[in-house]
Amino acid sequence: MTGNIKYQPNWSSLDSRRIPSWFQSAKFGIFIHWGVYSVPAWRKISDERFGSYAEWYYASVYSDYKNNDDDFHGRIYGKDFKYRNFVKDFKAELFDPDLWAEMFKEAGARYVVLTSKHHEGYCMWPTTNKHKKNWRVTDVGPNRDLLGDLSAAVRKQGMKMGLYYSIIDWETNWSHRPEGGYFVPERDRELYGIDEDKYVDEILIPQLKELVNTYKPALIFTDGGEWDFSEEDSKVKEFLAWLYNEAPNKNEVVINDRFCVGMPGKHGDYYSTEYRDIEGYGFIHPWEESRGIGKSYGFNRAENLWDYNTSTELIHELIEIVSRGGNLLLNVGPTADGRIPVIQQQRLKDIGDWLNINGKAIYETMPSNRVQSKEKEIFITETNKCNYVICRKWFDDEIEIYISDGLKIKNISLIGYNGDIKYYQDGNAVKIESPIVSPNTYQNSHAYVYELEIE
Ligand code: FUL
Repeated sequence: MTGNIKYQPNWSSLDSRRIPSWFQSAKFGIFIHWGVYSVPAWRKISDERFGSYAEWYYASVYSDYKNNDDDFHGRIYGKDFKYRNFVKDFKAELFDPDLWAEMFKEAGARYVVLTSKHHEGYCMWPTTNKHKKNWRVTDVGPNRDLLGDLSAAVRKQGMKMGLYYSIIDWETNWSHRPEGGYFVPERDRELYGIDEDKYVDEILIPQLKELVNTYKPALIFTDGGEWDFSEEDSKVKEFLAWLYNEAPNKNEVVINDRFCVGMPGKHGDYYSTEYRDIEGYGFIHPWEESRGIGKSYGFNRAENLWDYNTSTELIHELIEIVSRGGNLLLNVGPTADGRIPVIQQQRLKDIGDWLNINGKAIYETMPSNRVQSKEKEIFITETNKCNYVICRKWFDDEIEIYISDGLKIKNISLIGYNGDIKYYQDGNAVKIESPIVSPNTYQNSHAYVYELEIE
């Protein structure tokens, strides 16, 4: 809770804010990358980290940005086909926000984050911004407020609703220039281009405030500012002071660390890693890992089954992240007509089934202080009264853990198993004997959990 503190637009004041507690209790959220890029939905698969992102389609049309060597655009649509023309096929005609929200709820997610505007600038809500006429969801495309409709459905299911917002905007300014070339083609620049300082005052800040005032998101995932926008140019500190002092949802909202250069890992309510690009966060500052089920965030038709992680792999990732104090924001990439691909649904369902049984080892936990293990497939979490020893594989005989000096274990049970669990304590070392169970139960259950009650 922020109480009545008045934050100043400087880092020492802004960094003193305590993150609203819902975020670290929630542990698991669903990210959604959906927009005009869901129409071509293509990026050739690359082994490079970040190299298969289909939501970067705009850049592959207008720049020689990496991995465009299959000339997909030229072959399928013709080289003169403009990105903006894809919007006529972004209809979302099958979008059922209540169905999505039910799926996310059943997956065990506690929050949902939708792209409100990705790097190519298309707005998924009926923004009143004058520069965004004809590039917003009610003028071209589905003709409905996708962000508003999903926000209502998600909240109806008791989850928190957040939004992603790209700080850079390839069409209207030319901030991010990885290969030295503008992403904004000459023609577009004449039509939509706007000076960088005008961009901040006339698009960036007014849109962010509009989003906060209208949708009251519990989370803001800013992105792309960390590549190019300086602290001063982006006016980040003034915006954060406004958000923390004046926003209608100021006691609930959390914001990440990608608003400007120099911010990642240093400022922001929480730090955001991506496909594990940064190791070692945890324990001290809140953090969140995001990733797709496969190698892309936006739906990518170039992906095959082997590009997708299995349910077991995703559950294992969630366990490891949570045991290190982080959250997992797992992404789904819907199709342009508004469906969540069935295989993605199946991954969510498996995660939900596992959390349904073992969720108390995940939600509202902290990294373990009291109990440790030397085994690399064992991860441990902690609450005030219990520790959860989460085994990512079945151990046939026994496992060994170590407890802090002076601690006494009151009882050990195996979640989902009714029989007694035998254990032997010798100083700090505790051996837990594996019970005899049918091969179809624990051996095949992605991961199994011992609950230790501490006296
Ligand atoms: C990155 C973006 O460039 C990706 O497209 C994606 O949105 C990811 C979450 O953040 O920086």
